[in-house]
This record gives sequence, structure tokens and C-alpha cells, in this order.
Amino acid sequence: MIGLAWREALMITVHHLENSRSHRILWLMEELGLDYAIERYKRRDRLFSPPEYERLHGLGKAPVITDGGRVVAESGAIIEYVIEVHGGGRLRPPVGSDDWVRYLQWMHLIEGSVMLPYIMGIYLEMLGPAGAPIHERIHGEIDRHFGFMERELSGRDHVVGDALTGADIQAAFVVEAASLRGMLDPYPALRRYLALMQARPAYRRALEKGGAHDLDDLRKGWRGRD
Ligand SMILES: N[C@@H](CCC(=O)N[C@@H](CS)C(=O)NCC(=O)O)C(=O)O
Repeated sequence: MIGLAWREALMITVHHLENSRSHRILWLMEELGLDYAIERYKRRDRLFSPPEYERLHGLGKAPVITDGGRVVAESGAIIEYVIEVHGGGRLRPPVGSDDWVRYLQWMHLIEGSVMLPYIMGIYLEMLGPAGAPIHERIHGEIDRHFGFMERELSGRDHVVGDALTGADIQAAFVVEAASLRGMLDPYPALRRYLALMQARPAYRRALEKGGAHDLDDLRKGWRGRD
């Protein structure tokens, strides 16, 4: 009989920071049906990761997983790692196929491109009237990125092909975050896509296991409207 500590050493541990992108990884593990452990961490001042999280990985940003002696950070890298090492070819198109090229682009598009204007929009809002000189530029970039995703997802249920892939797990978080800020009114395809993702049993199980997904702080006014 293997003791608990040993069992955990042999399986992936998802280091889950409350209300964060680490929901992506819980969702991934649930979709793949893998055995995993969860270590939970509370945010410091509702915003930052706690010092124990920084001790896991120098950047201290969620998500982080440990897999035996390996520590993997950065959500896109974790999703690719888990799919390649433990996924047995599931949740990604065959390597080298056209769908795989699209999968790779979306896997990197979200954190590499879309998150930047999204976060800049939050900071702009914090600046209040002082942000006026860069308002048009930032909102132009937000519209450009979200408009691109809207056109790409029109008439589709998934980012790639006709089944869920890791790229959907990467994409849904930013669409959900935008939805909470009331940004999706002009984007019916993104609203439909998000509803499809949120209805998946594995998405919901990840929420149950990870605890409340309270992204309420994101709800604060958008473009100063509310
Ligand atoms: N590009 C990174 C972003 C990581 C990130 O910003 N994580 C946030 C949670 S959603 C975080 O750890 N915030 C806590 C902090 O900044 O201390 C990824 O996708 O993993």
C-alpha cells in the first residue's frame, strides 16, 4: 500500500491559487480524467500570490504544477506539457496537421497577445481621467484582438476543428474575464462560445474542486460606464 505522500509524489499536483488562471489546469485534468492532487493557496490582499507560491517557482504566478521533481509554470506551457506527457494524444490535433498549426497559434495568442490589451484596459481604468491620452490606443487594441477572436469563432463551437482541445482551455479564461467586465456585448460568437465551454461537465467539476471562481474584482466599471 502506497502512503499519501508517495501517491502525491507520483502524480501531478496542481498548485491552485484561488480565483486565478489555475482553473484552466483543473479543467484540463478533469477533461483528461487524470489522477491529480490539489494544493490550495489564498491570495494576499485579494490580489497577489502568497510567499509559499513564490517558493514553488521564482515568478510566483499561477498556475504552477509539480510532476515528480519537475516544476512547470505558465499556463500555455503547462497545458502543452500535460497533453504531451500525460494526454496520450488527446486534446490536440495530430502534430504537423493544419489544425495543429491553428492550435499552436491559439495556444500562444491568448497570453502572448490578447491578455496584454485586456490588462492594459484594467490599468487604464485605474488611471481615471489621467489615462485619457492613451484611451483610444488601448481600446483600439482591445477591439482589434476581441474582434479577431469574434470573427474566428463565428459559426464554430471550438477554436480548432470540431472537438475541444487545449487551445479552448487556454482561450476560455480570457473570454470569461472579458464577460465579467461587460465587454462582450458586441461579440455574440464569443458569448455563445463561452456558454458552451462553461456548460462542459469537466469545466463545472473543476469549479467544484477548485472552490468558488470569484472573479468579481474584474466586474468593476468598463470604459467608465458603471
Ligand atoms: N501568463 C501567465 C500569467 C500568470 C498570472 O498572471 N497569474 C495571476 C493569476 S491569474 C497571478 O499569479 N497573480 C498573482 C500575483 O500577481 O501575485 C500564465 O498564463 O500562466
